[in-house]
Amino acid sequence: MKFVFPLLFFLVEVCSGANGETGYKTWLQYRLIEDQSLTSGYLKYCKSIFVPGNSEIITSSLLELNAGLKQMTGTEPVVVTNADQAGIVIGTIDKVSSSIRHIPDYQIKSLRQDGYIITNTGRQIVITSKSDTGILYGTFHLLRIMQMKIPLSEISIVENPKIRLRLLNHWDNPGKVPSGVPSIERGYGGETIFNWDELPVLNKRYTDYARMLASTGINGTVVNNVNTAKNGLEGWKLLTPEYLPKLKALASLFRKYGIRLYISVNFFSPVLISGLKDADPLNPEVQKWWNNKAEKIYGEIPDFGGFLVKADSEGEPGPIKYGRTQAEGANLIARALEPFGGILIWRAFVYGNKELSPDRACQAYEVFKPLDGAFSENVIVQIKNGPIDFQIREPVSSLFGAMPETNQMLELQITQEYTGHDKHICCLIPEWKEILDFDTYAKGTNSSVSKIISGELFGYKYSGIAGVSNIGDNPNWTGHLFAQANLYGFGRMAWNPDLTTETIIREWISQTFGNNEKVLSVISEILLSSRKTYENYTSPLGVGLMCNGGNTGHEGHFSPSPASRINYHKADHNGVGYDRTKATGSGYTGQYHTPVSSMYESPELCPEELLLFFHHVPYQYRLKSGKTVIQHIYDTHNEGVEEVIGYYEKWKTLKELIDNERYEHVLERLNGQIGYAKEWRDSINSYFLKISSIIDKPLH
Ligand code: GCW
Repeated sequence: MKFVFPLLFFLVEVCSGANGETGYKTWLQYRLIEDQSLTSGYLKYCKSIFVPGNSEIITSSLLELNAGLKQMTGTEPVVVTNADQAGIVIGTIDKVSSSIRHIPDYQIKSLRQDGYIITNTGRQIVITSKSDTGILYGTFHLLRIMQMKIPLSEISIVENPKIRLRLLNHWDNPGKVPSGVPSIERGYGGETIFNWDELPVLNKRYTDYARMLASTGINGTVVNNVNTAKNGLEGWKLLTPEYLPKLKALASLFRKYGIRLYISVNFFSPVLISGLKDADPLNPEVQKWWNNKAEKIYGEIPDFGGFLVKADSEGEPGPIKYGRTQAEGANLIARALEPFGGILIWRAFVYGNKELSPDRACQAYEVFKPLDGAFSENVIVQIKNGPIDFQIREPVSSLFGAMPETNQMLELQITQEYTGHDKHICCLIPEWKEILDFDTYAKGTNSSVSKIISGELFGYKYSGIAGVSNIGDNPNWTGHLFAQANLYGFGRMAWNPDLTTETIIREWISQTFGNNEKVLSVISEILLSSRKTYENYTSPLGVGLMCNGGNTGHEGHFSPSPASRINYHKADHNGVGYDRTKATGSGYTGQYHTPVSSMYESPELCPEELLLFFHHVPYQYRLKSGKTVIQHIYDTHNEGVEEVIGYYEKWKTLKELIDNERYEHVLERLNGQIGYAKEWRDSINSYFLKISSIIDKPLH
């Protein structure tokens, strides 16, 4: 009965009234199941648990399982000491041999690190894996199935993560932030949850954060902003001795949920922290400094993940100052981490250097492509999904598939910097799915982005996916309740990019709001169409960046400001769009493999939703629909507003089916969204009317 105390403690915490229906419990609701026949089916198994092995992660699994079962079935399971007496068995393969006799050998053999099997042996539900973390993931999977009210009688699941590193990137600013600067850059879910003044003292929110991440399969987190020193930020201080005990405390908690801690560091740290005369990668003193730093960290946190670096970008310093390449800069720090198994993630978001093409889209490739093969084995180059900056629609960055000898990682933005902050419903899962499925043709057909970042295509040693977090201290974590779907979807897609958008969305709704068919269909409809809707009333045909300037406050990149963005959309009296062709434009199309490059080069072959990203066309250019580009712009902006009004009306039909607090919250947000959508429509349509002098002539 060694688990009695922690179990009780945990249950008091999970059930405490503070969580109400604010959305705090996210998709981990574990609501009491009212269907008696389902409950009695579950109770055939769920009354007793056998759990051999006692690591911290196994304890987390047991705590979660116990809380989930108790809340859903109304019966608290007992922990038994004999496998034969148990309804549920959870344990690594070596520890549950008698219970897994019937699992076919090929299934066991197919398990990779952190993969798991959930099976019904006829008498028992068994969750097994090669690793404790796999047991934790399997446990969350079982609880998910039960929240979705799926019977356990036929259950037989084999799961393996397809992508190895599945990280959150927080843009949270530790230390004091200058006045007017938010504690999270581009964060709309409240203030940062990381309380560095209180740390190493931990609080309950860290545990719930870790549970939430682990439940979707996220296995690492970078807890501070990649901007570490810009405008007086203090993120660089995380490498000072004062912060080590704080980092250690977080790492120790996250470890219980299979999550590794990473931090963003400043390339000039040796100068900033220890007053070295420079941070030159070829200076042996600088190398020594990083080695020493790594040794100190790993002395306290043996499973520390590594560092993330934004260098030579937007005021963050880098190797250029010393005439060194990005690879020389990255390798310096990577060498220090290497003896401890640490990873150095180096961002490719480098632009603005005068020697590069004036088209920002071309620049990352120009800097990084020539360095393919020059990075150390434990460096990963992290690339934003598109060549500009997290727009509602962009082509996939040309760097994917362009560096077969360099580990690559995909960076997505979960927080909705350009996609409506916490004010608009904009489910990004369909966009991410397109990105992951996109065929780069780097090795002929079947060279998708997901195959690149899973390491499969080029046999990378390390690779992965990172999502810029949308978490804050708002009671519902993300500001807009529906923004939780993006967080959930990121983790699920990172685990398995082959999951369909529909599946993920359905999982999220059913765990968050229950399984009522009407609730499922209305919310699915809203979420599935919301990206297109947002695109409709904001930025047409891939043109992107129609928003206001980038101050990091809550107004930045939120409202329409087309007149200030001519450099991006290139609208003039005759036409609109950025000519990025080889023939007459910036040549960006030439950075892709064939046949992708020729597809983008030709306005006829170019997918229409990206037409204005690649081509400057006259306003009277005819689209496949028969409409002119200008009429398409007017119509889509009008339609977008109508669609949001439709969401509002649809949501109202759920009044009796959703608890009041969450119902009102979403209703109020949708009401606001209608106003913002109108503002976008009016601003963009009147801008184009003025510049083109062509009036809106709808067909009907
Ligand atoms: O999109 C831009 C944002 C910055 C961000 C930067 C980056 C963290 O506007 O706020 O800084 O990208 O990704 O580094």
